[in-house]
Amino acid sequence: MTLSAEPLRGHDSIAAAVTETVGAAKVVDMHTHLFAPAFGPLNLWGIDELLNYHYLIAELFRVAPIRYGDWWEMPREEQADMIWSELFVKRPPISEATQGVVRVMTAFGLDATAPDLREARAFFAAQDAAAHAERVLDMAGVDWLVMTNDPFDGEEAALWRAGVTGTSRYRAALRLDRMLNAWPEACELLQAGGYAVTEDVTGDTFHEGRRFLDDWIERMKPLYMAVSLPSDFVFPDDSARTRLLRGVVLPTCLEHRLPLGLMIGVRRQVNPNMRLAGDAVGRADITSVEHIAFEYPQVRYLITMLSRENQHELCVSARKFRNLLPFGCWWFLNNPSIVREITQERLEMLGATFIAQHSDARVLDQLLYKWPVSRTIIARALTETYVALADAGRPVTGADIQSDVDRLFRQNFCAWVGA
Ligand code: HDL
Ligand code: ZN
Repeated sequence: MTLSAEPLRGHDSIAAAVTETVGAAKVVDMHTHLFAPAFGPLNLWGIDELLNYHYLIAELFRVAPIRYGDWWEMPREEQADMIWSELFVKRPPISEATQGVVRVMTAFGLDATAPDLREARAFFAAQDAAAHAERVLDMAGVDWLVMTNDPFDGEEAALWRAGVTGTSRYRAALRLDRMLNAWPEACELLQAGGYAVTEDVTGDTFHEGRRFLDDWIERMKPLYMAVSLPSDFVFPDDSARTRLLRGVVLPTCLEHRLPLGLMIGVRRQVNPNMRLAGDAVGRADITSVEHIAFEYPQVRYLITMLSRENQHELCVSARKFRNLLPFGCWWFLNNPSIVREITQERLEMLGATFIAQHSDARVLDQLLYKWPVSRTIIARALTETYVALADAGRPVTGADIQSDVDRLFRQNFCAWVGA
């Protein structure tokens, strides 16, 4: 089907055009935890990493009576074997995360009904990391992606200092969680690195904190800076976080013309026994988002919230502040039923002025389910929208659909970050 200026007649022709256009879109995946192959062990891929995804570990603990301590002492392959047995063999893999692994295996022609992981392990063992990465991005229709880069992570920082960098398909985002959520720890690390900062955020802390960010911006060339914030995030208040935002982070955004990613609504480590799988969600205060958008109107914010209850009010706030660009259906929201609801209300309230989705992938091969599933769901919401427009009396063309799909899956983000 050629997408043209000819009006599309009726639901089925609109649905077909939307499905084709969304399916063929070369997306920009603007938030992931993936690393370019040059980052070595940080580049996670293959069946053992897929099965050790923290989403699946959380689901394993619901069905296997294993003690937390015993689990964390197990070798990775044994952990993967147990997850495969408990979640894929002993019961049908019907959850979003287990279906995702099935989709990945199917994409590579592997038997998702296998009783063990021998075939899958042999397949991945035969792959070259760099070639596999290119192949998976191409199969997933990901033109390029953005990593999550933490200067406070010793292993990652050492790689950057040794000259490892992003690539044209793996761009950087400078992550500020430890600076803004764990200042005492970050303060010690900065002091050890020769930055004259103080725990009470006085003295040269603003100057030295900005020098630290300048150094990492020079090294990483990030497209934006980002931070995940707790559900009880308040701005402004008398906390170190507010002082660091006002004195270090936001001035740096303005000086370097870098957007700031705000990812709000996490309740970290509600069950520390589960480690990365131990985080939960909480409804956050949308007025703090409005305060920071109002106080710094020149800063461009990428904004996503973790609670379903915050989604509608985020659409309202984005209508009030044009420097708020909502993005994605984050983490616990990245399920078909909720992606559909969020996308529909964003289209109704924002038109095509948001970023439809990001994968949040931690394991390279997850792109082969996170993007196909999102494309299908988002296409359904778009189809409903265009059918309503045609019904309202405005003919819809393939060119209309292409222009909005470009906005939603890459152009809104690229324009925001100047990529
Ligand atoms: O803070 C974040 O960027 C979250 O996406 C966390 O990394 C979370 O653990 C995750 O992987 N969600 O999908
Ligand atoms: Zn993430």
